[in-house]
Amino acid sequence: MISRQGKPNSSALFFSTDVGGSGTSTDTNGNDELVTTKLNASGSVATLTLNRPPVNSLNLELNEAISRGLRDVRRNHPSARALLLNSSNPRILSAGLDLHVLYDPSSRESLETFWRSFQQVFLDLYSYRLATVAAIEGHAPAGGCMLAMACDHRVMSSDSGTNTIGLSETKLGIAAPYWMARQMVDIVGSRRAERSLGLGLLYNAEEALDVGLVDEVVSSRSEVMPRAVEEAELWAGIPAEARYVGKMLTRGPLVKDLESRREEDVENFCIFVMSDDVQRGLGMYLESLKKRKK
Ligand code: CO8
Repeated sequence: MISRQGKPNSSALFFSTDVGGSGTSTDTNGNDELVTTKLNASGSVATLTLNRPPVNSLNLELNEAISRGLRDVRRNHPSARALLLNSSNPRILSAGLDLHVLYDPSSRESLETFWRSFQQVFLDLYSYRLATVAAIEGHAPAGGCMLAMACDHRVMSSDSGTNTIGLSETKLGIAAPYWMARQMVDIVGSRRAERSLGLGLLYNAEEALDVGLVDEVVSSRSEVMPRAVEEAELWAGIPAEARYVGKMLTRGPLVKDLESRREEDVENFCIFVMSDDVQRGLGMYLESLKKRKK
């Protein structure tokens, strides 16, 4: 692989997923309704904001918008060296997968397409060429936690609430895919990940810091973005190619593994989600979410 400057691209040794291609967009920043992207004044940090009210639950459209937004940042903001991931809703980064997609699906094909789009978000963000910082002002359960874990650095607010971040899906009767579990193991270590996954634990900010799931905690939501920007500027100042090669030294094997097993993973997901037990559990959980509001 030859880079734009005509030099051999050392990253090609480690990395085959590249989101630098073209995508569709609705304005010059590459914004659509579900995701907005913008560049900060210094020109080195871009922000990708999730915007699917009420809770940024991940459906096909949001997944595709995230992948498109990541591509758009690289295409429209070539000066950007770091990316902040945040939410337009300060109370919730993302509530994880849209459970309405999983419950009583219209067809197996729709589930397959959805899961491929979620895999793609993981691959795109986890191996993103820019440094990434998650600004976690609020809840980030399950798939929301995946988004945060896929970033290089996580800043969380201590007023984000209780039971806020973690791979909680076990409690819903669904199991995280192996690649999300691996993210957790890599970040908090095997024993802690085992307990966390087994019990479907959700942590508040201090607990998340204590187990190593987030890198730092600030005392209020309003401090999250300023601190995340500061951290992003730090990463942006590191020589980009070397930083990226370093990133892929640790992340490349999982990326390659999932890329080579994507269809097997889709198959496992569909069989699991379409089973009677899981469907029953999802139905009950969705009901409980509704009742909680009353
Ligand atoms: N999917 C769909 N709808 C949701 C979801 C969701 N994940 N979360 C919330 N909603 C809906 C609620 O039902 C409610 O809908 P409505 O207004 O129609 O009644 C609306 O969003 C607002 O929700 P709340 O009133 O609960 O909002 P709060 O601000 O009070 O609370 C929370 C926000 C804390 C995020 C809360 O909504 C919550 O806990 N949601 C559930 C989060 C969750 O359990 N997510 C797990 C998703 S599963 C997943 O990501 C698994 C990944 C791996 C899958 C592997 C499969 C094999």
